[in-house]
Amino acid sequence: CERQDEKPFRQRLLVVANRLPVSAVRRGEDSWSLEISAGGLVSALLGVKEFEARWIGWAGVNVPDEVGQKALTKALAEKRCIPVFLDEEIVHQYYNGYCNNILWPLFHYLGLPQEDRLATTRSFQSQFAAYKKANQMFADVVNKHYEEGDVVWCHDYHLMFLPKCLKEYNSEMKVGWFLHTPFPSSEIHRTLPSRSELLHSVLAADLVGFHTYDYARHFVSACTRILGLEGTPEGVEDQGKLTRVAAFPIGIDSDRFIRALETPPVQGHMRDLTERFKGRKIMLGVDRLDMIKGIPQKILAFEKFLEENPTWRDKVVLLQIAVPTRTDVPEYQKLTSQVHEIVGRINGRFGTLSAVPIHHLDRSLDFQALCALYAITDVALVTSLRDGMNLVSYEFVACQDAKKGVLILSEFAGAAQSLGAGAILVNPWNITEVATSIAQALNMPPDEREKRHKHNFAHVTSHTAQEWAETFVSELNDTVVEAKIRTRQ
Ligand code: ADQ
Repeated sequence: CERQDEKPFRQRLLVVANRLPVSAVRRGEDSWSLEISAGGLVSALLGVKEFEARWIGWAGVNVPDEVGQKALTKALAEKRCIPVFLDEEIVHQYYNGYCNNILWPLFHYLGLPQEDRLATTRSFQSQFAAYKKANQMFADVVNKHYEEGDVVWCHDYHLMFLPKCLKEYNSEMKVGWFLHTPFPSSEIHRTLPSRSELLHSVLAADLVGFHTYDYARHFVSACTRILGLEGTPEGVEDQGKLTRVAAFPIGIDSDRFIRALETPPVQGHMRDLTERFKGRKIMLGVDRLDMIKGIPQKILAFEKFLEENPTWRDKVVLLQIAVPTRTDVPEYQKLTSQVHEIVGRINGRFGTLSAVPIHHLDRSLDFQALCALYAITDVALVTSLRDGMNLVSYEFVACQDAKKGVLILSEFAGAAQSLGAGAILVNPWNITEVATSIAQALNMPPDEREKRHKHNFAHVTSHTAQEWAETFVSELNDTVVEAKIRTRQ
C-alpha cells in the first residue's frame, strides 16, 4: 500500500478484504511486528499504485485487550492498513466455518460438507449468522473511515454480505465487489441453503466483477434462475435497479518480477540453484497447500511419468514449494500428511543415494528466491482442480523470457483462458494425460517453446494488476454516473 514516487493520487480507494496484507505478531503488551503475507490478492494489489489506497481487514490475530488493539491500530496505520477486530468465536464460525468449510469448497465444485444432516443444518445456521455478523463488523469499520467520493472495493467470498450492509449505511457509497474464486454453475450455487440471501446482498453493489466471462455468466444465471430476476447484457436488474456484472481478469506486476531478475541477490540464487541441480531438468510447482491446487494429483502424475520414462529418472527433478494455509482445519492437516506420504513413497521408489526425484518444501519463499526458481525452471506444473485465475502461472511466464520454459496448465484455472494458447492445457484429474504432457514439455523443440512463450509473455506484460485495478475502479465510477443519469430520466 506504500507509494514510492510523488505523482498525485487519482482517488481514495478503500480496499476491503478478509485479511490485511500483513500478518501481525505480538512482541509485547503494546508492541507488534508486521510481516507481509503471501497470497494471490496481496500479490495483485501490491501492483496498484494509482490510488490512495487504505486496506481494511482482519489482521489474523485475536486481540481481546484495548491496549493491544490500540497499539496494533497504530502500527498498521503506518502501512495504510485499518484493522477489523474479530474475536475467536466469530473467527471459528465465520472464517473457519462458513468461509472455508462451506463457501470455498462449494465455489470450487467440491460440494457442501457431508456430515450428519441435522448437525450440518444446525452448524450451518450458526455459521451463517456469524458470517453476517462479521460482515456487519467490516461494514462498521468501512463506514467509520469512509469519506465522500471514496470508492469502496470489497473482495472475495468472505464479504458477500458486505455490499448490502454498506448500502444500508449510505446508499450513495460507490461499492464494487470482486470475486477471486470461480463462481460455480448456478446448479452448484443452488445447493447452498443461504443461496438467495447471498445473491441479493451481492446485488446491492454497483459493480460485480469476476475473473472470467464464464464466472460472470454463472452468476447472472444464478440470479435469473434462483431469484427470478432479469438478466441483461449489462448485468442483473432488480426492481428497476441495475447491478453491472462483468469480467475483469486479474494480472500481476510483471515489471517487478522482470526487474528483480537483474538484481544481484536473484542472480546469486539462480547460480546456486543451477549448480545444485546441474545435469537435470527442473520442474516446478508453487502453490498454497490447498485441496483445490491438485498437489497430490500433480505428484502422482509425475510418478507415472517416471514409471513410463525410465531414461528420464536421473535427469529430472520436481521442486514442489507449498505454503501451508488454514493449518487449524482438519482437512488441510490431512492433505499435508497425504502429500508427505506420496512424496516419501515416490522418493523411496525412484531415489538414489545421491539424488531424489522430488524436493517438497512446506514453506513460503521470499520474493528473490521465488523469482530465481521461476527463472531457472524448465517446466512449470499448475494442476489446480479449480482456480479463480492462478497467478503462479503468470509469475512463471514473467520470469522466463531468457529460458522460455514450458507451462503445463490446468484447464480448470481461470488462467487457461488467457494463457491457454501458449501453455499445454491438461485435465488435472487425468493423471495419464498430465504424465504425457510432462514428456511433451520436456521434449519440446526450442522453436515451439519460443513461440508459446512469446504469446504468454505478451499477455502477462500487457494485462497487469495495475491495469486490472484501474479498469475495475473506472468502470465502477462510470457505472455510478450512468445509474444517476438513468434515475433522472
Ligand atoms: P491463491 O489461491 O492464493 O489466490 P494464486 O493466484 O496462485 O492463488 O496466488 C498465489 C500467490 O501466492 C502468488 O503470488 C505466489 O507467488 C504466492 N505463493 C504461493 N506459494 C508460495 C510460496 N511457497 N512461497 C512464496 N509465495 C508463494 C486467490 C485465488 C486465485 C486468484 C488469486 C488472485 O484462489 O485463483 O488467482 O486469488 O485473484
